[in-house]
Amino acid sequence: MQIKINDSEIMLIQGDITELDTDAIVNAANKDLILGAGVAGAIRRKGGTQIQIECDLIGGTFVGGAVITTGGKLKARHVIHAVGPRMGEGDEDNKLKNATLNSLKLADEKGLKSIAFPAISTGVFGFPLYRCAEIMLATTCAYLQKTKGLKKVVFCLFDKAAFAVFEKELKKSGPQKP
Ligand code: AR6
Repeated sequence: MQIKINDSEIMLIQGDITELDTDAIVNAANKDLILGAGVAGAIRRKGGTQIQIECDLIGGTFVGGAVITTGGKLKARHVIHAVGPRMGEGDEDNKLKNATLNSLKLADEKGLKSIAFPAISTGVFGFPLYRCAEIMLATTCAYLQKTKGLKKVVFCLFDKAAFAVFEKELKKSGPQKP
């Protein structure tokens, strides 16, 4: 499913984010930038040790923040490491919004045209999927109304159920592309 916003588009797909060849894929990171399980584990396995080495040099960032490394051996040239909230730590909605927004801004600052997000915080960090879809899609829609840089934002959902939640939410957001 796709929707168009000015010159840009939001696209939903189901699959493994580490297979995508967007300019950047987003890692669901922790603030210490240690690549653990879930999306991060898949990135570590497929992208090689270089990505963790670059993360170690950066050292860490705040919850809601985003930093960028190369994509190592991945098809994507860059990985944006976005730190989502862990459920229960407080102010989770704002932190997820900031993690999304800071990733989009960083991609634009680096002149990237396409980026792919996973459903940040909805795995190990325990954030509810429907709320994630609401926040990440609303933040992205609002951002794309203003930017002239980023052309394509993909949400890559791991399973059918997650895809269905994002699809339902995106249908509320705007006209679908033919
Ligand atoms: N492609 C797309 N989505 C995926 C993939 C994949 N290859 N693998 C999992 N998902 P998670 P978090 C989905 O746990 O909750 C790690 O240890 C998954 O089904 O990756 O933000 C990090 O190092 C879920 O819907 O991220 C951090 O410490 C979503 O991606 C911590 O977990 C996010 O799940 C971050 O936890």
